[in-house]
Amino acid sequence: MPHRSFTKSTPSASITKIPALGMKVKDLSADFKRYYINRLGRDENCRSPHYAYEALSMVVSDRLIERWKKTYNAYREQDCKKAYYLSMEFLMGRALSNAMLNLGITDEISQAMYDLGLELEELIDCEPDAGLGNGGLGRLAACFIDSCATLQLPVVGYGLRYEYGMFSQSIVNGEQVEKPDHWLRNGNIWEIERAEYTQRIKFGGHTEVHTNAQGVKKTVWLDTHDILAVPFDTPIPGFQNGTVNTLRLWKAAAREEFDLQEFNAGDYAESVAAKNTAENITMVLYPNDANENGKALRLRQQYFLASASLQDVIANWVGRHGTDFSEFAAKNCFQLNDTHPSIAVAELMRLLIDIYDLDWKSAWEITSKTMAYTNHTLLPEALEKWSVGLFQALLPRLMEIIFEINAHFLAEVSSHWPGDVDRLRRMSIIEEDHGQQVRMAYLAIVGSYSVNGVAELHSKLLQQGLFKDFYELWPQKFNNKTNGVTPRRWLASCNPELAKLITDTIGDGWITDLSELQKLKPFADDAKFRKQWQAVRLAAKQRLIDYKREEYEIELNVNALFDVQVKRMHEYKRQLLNVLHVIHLYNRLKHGDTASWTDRCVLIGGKAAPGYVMAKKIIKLINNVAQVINSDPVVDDKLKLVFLPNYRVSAMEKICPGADLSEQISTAGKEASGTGNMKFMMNGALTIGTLDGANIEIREEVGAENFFLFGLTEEEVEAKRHDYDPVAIIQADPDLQAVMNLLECGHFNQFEPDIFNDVIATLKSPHDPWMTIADFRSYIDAQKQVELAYQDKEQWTKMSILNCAASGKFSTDRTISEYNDGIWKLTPVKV
Ligand code: 26Q
Repeated sequence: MPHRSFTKSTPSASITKIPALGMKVKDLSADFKRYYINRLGRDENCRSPHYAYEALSMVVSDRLIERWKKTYNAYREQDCKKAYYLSMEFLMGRALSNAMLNLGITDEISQAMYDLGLELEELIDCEPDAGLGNGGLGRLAACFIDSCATLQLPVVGYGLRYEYGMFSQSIVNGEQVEKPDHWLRNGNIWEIERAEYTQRIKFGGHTEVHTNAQGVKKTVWLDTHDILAVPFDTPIPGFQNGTVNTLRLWKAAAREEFDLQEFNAGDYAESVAAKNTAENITMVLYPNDANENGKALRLRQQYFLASASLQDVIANWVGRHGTDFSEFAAKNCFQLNDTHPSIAVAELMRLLIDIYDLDWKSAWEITSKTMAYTNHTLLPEALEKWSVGLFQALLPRLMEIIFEINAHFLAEVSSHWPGDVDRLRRMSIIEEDHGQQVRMAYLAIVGSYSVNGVAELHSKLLQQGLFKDFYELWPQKFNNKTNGVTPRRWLASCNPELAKLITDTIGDGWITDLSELQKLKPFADDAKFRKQWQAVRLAAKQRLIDYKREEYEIELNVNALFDVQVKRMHEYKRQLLNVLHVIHLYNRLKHGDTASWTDRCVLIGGKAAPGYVMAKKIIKLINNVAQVINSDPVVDDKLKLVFLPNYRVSAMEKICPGADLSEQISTAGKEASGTGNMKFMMNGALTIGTLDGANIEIREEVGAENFFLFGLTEEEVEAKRHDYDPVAIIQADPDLQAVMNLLECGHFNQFEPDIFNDVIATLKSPHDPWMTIADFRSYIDAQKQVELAYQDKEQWTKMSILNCAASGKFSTDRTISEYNDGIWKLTPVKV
């Protein structure tokens, strides 16, 4: 693919000035027809929802691009400070309905489509999810850039344009089967390729020290295998405010001279193969939501993102300010989404020193005032480490720079704690224990002026545990930024009926100031309002039932309690505990213990990393238990268990409005924050949860009486590890014993002997890190409280209203305001 050359001349005003696009039904309708007929080449005889989706997206996209230019120009004119959100994942989901909402044209479009005999919902469902992320961390990045645009902050998202996103999951014989997600197959209306901003990324080769004409020693990085990074931009609209920010995703491409060189040497096949290696870099998203350590391709991806993004920002800087970097840190800030892009610390040093001739001290001064790091995990096994050998082979110059950063850093530690050799060993960026390894989290902490966790408890545990030594050295760097979710997608757009009821009751200020939801509080005592609330929520449950009904092949009872756990499959999230409760309920039915029974539908969904054997076993167990329960005539309508396949952003938009009970049941101290918990709460679900992550803050906001708490605290978990005896706990609890008996006798795997043996063994092991058995009794008792509470319909509705009313804190508008006030210090720009 030869890359075009571009002249950077300014086009004449006559081709850039055009009248603003109309926003009325007739304008939208006329443009739609023009695209459908003239651009896509279809006619009245071809009524394809897919092409109608494409035409409509073009209509909407045109209107975004108009505002995008204006925003770009406003930022240019003000020469304002900017922040860059560096993330290996942006889990954007669908763009169309969000864009319509933020442009304020949903009703007009709906009317225009209706007039043409088209159903808007059907078109919206034609869009594939942009699934460029695993879960929480990737979706957080997407909610963040939505809030940045709504708050009119000059923030650019930088990420990778994976050809294949998160795999699609189907269930065959109860087991997860992965299919590649070729989300770009039918093109992507929402992106624009910007080949003129292509960057060149170096890999491999070696370094040499040369003395330049001024007698200064300079390191040069030679004989590299270079790969091009081509940017694709997606517009990110703010909520009805004229701002449209940018998400810039890099695609890897072989450099143009590449093919020629090899081709002339006569090795055509080799040349094409090498081209593949280059383009492989952005081929696929790693589908692990925990560390898959040591894969060279992953390190290539990380460096590719960091280097392309930094070079892009610096090219822009040099274009405006020349090579004077004295104001660079005052005008630029990089927020690192976990350690995944933290190689940026070393790369910025390299660019400033090797390319722009700064000395070490000046370069470090700039770098360490420009980088900020967010941690998203407490699991020590999930902390990224790279072997020094691999680093040296792939990025020799960066490895040298990391060694030098470490030398300076250890000198600082030494001067604080003279002679404390053990502390030096503990804090070194290079771990020496089992062959040399680079600790990426430590590189990020050393190179950043801000280090934050994502919920109060998580930030506290980082300071007292994982990063204790660093907190002692630099307490001022550490801070908390509790996560949030965007209320545009997660309430206004996904639950329009509830949104309308809220707006009719308290006005529409909540959409951009979610704390306004507090005004709903008094209406919890208003019987007429409760009736309306019940009706809206019942309709949402019915829609959830209708959504892909054919997939579950069973009828769900809309009056049953909808008890939902959707999230990645992980042992620490304890989907197993949920299953144990379902088996317990099944036991109760079998024994006629149905006094004060509440009908329940337990819905569980989530993907397992393809190599995570235990997580896949748990999926199989859920499906097998579902099979037995759902086909037992004694159980009937009283209990259903359903595994929801292929959980993703667009699925959650349909699931969260219909949930009564939100399951947030991780082992305390393990879930950094959670964000699904917030989406459910905002839509009026009640939470059953442990004192973990943001659950603690949810409970604080809504009050203990409106939250079903259970389980050990983080401190109790840690204390109990030493004398944890699950077998004794089982023996002492007849309910638990009955559950384990059913599992162990093979009741759920009659024709598949032994397949759950390892699941049972972990539950019964005194070394089970997730201590599922320890929380069983407390969980069952809390679920009993849920059951009783649900029977008092008016009381439950009150609690539902109060949960929604108390969810104001969990808007990413609040989170981003805190990032801005505490870390970025940007000035909003009116467009
Ligand atoms: C690392 C190395 C190699 C391959 C993959 C990875 C990798 C990829 C994704 C490691 C971790 C992730 C994602 C982590 C994640 O989603 N964490 C979640 O972040 C949320 C937002 O802060 C929190 O709410 C969740 O509690 C946390 O689990």
